[in-house]
Amino acid sequence: MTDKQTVDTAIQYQSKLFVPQASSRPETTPDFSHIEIPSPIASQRPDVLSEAVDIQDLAYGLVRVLGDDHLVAGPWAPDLSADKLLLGLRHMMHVRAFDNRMFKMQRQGKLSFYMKCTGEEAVAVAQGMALKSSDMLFPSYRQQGLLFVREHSIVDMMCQCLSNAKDNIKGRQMPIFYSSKKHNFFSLSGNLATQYSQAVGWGMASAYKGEDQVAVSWVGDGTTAAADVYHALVFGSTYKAPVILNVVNNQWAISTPQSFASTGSTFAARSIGLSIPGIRVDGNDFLAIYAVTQWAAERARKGGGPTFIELYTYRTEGHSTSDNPDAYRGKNEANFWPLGDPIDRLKQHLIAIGQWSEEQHQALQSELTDDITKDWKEALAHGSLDNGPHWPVTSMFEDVFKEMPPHLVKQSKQIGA
Ligand SMILES: Cc1ncc(C[n+]2csc(CCOP(=O)(O)OP(=O)(O)O)c2C)c(N)n1
Ligand SMILES: [Mg+2]
Repeated sequence: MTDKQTVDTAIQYQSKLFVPQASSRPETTPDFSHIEIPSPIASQRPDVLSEAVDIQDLAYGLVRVLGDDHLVAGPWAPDLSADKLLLGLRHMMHVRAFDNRMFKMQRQGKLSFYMKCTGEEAVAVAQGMALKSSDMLFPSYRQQGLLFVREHSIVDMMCQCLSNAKDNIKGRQMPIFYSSKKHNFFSLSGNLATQYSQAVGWGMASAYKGEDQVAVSWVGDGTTAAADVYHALVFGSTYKAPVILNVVNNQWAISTPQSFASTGSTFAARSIGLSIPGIRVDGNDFLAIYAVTQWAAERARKGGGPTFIELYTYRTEGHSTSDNPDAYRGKNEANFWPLGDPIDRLKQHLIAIGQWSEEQHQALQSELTDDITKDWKEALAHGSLDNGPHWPVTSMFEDVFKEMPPHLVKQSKQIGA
């Protein structure tokens, strides 16, 4: 081989670093035209005990129930009464009213931090409603809707955010990091993805004890890059743990677009190689989410093991109160999102079937906003962030050790316990 041939070969095989693109940046116009939106009749609804490999089309499609005409269609249409749909609408509107109020309170300096789930309300509300109250929830920070479905006190949620004397976590967590044993709502962790393995472990224990409870967990699109997600999937698959593992693909992980984690395929497709069915669902279609979650819960309770669900949705607002999305994505990108708004879509459906009206919607909106205002006043009566009352500092030594080690006894005495 001549020297020249060696050089040519080297050039031919030179690799190139690929950097994924965002759906938009501040200087570009948002473009979601590549997203394929199939009709609700396009997806099959297979037997709940189907093999993952036999139903892999569901991982690449998009399960939908609500059509462009706001009516239900296709095999996934769940059997839900109008009353249940109206309850779902109410919960979603309640969550949005709560989020709006808390965001404003943060801007006025009453809270240190807040995270909204605007545009994604259907995920937690429809999934929460499709589960049994005995099922154990291992959420991320954007599923506050689960607590609304489980009728957690709104005042107590506000008190947690205020770290006041009625905060059940005694000021030891950031605002919105709720925890409620009574509601089977596992404590939130700031370390992304840890909840996935905890859910699988809990599900394995439930199956070992012969119980019919299902463990359900949520991570975001960006969080799928964390190794814990795959530890959980492998263990879940091996032991056929009764779990539902959700990926809420809201297109963004703070300022990083989902394209950096999705590797050119769907998130749902990732579980097929582990014999876990992957299902991609329209995350702004309340009825489709309900139906897919019901399917996965039935599979888990019948011993079929985990289901991996990708909820395809959009994070309408900033990541948190510490974020300004205009700095990294096109202005009003949310307006370009082709799957609409979950509250508006369920509202339009209820109007289309003659169960709701614009007037009733406005009245409910006012009622919920008033309720939230009342709840906020009541929460403040238990203490504010700046003036308290808060839990006494000495309470930090409580609740961890049955018998406190000597060095902590010494420290607690130093601060007057
Ligand atoms: C292990 C770990 N890595 C990084 C972070 C910092 N962090 C907090 S939220 C977040 C973005 C997560 O995005 P995504 O998973 O898409 O969820 P979303 O916020 O969109 O709901 C990051 C990187 C963290 N808290 N924990
Ligand atoms: Mg995300």
